Amino acid sequence: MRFTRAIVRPPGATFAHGLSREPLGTPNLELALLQHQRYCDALLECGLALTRMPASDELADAPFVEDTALIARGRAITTRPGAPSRLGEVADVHDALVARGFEPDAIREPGTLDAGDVCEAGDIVFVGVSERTDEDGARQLATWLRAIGLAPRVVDVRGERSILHLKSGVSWLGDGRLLVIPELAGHAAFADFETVVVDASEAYAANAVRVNDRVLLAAGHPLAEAKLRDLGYLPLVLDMSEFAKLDGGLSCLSLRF
Ligand code: CIR
Repeated sequence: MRFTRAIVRPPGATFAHGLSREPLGTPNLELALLQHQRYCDALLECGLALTRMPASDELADAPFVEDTALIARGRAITTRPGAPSRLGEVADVHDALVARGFEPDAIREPGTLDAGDVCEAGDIVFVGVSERTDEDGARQLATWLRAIGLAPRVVDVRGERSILHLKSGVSWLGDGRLLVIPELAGHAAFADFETVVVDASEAYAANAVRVNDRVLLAAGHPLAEAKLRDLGYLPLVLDMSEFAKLDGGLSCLSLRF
């Protein structure tokens, strides 16, 4: 599938106060803005047109726009993020989707779902149950996906303490392939896919994004980069240091469709 557009949202003044599980230090806003700009440039290079939502100075985690909505088969659904501090992001993304002509459905209370737990792999869509997405949220999304002709597969990753979201540990590369962390390599849900396993020392690289002819890959992961090149992919390497400090990966900075 080819993407033509993406929605992005740059960091606002309070970005450094975003949620973080990892003691990787406080993000630097100037550098985060620069890295975000380079990320946007990379999407443009992949042929996408961008909708840039205005930065929010109240919603620190708003740049991780992927978590708040999902677009598939021309339909959109807004989520109900599992972190209470992120619930306020949904109204803004709803409005951005409406402005682009969508009539979004919604994940309803009491279910919670972060779309960072949703990994589309062709007609199959993996839906993670995680510390953010609960079983009700996953069930609601599965029903929505079936209604638009996709085949959801729920993957419980609550035991994988190293990852925040399913997609922190698995990415679809296209061509029947998934890029995965070692802990998820043998998971039954992925049995009919070829798994490309990142080295344990490069786990963050498993959150890559196939965008048309390129694969966005986080900088500093030479083993993963070499592996992708050997398979014929063209990695587009991006520095993500400031977003990684808030547990954010490449996929979460855009909503692609
Ligand atoms: C959070 O904890 O919600 C944000 N600081 C990071 C969200 C990252 N989202 C993603 O990887 N899909």
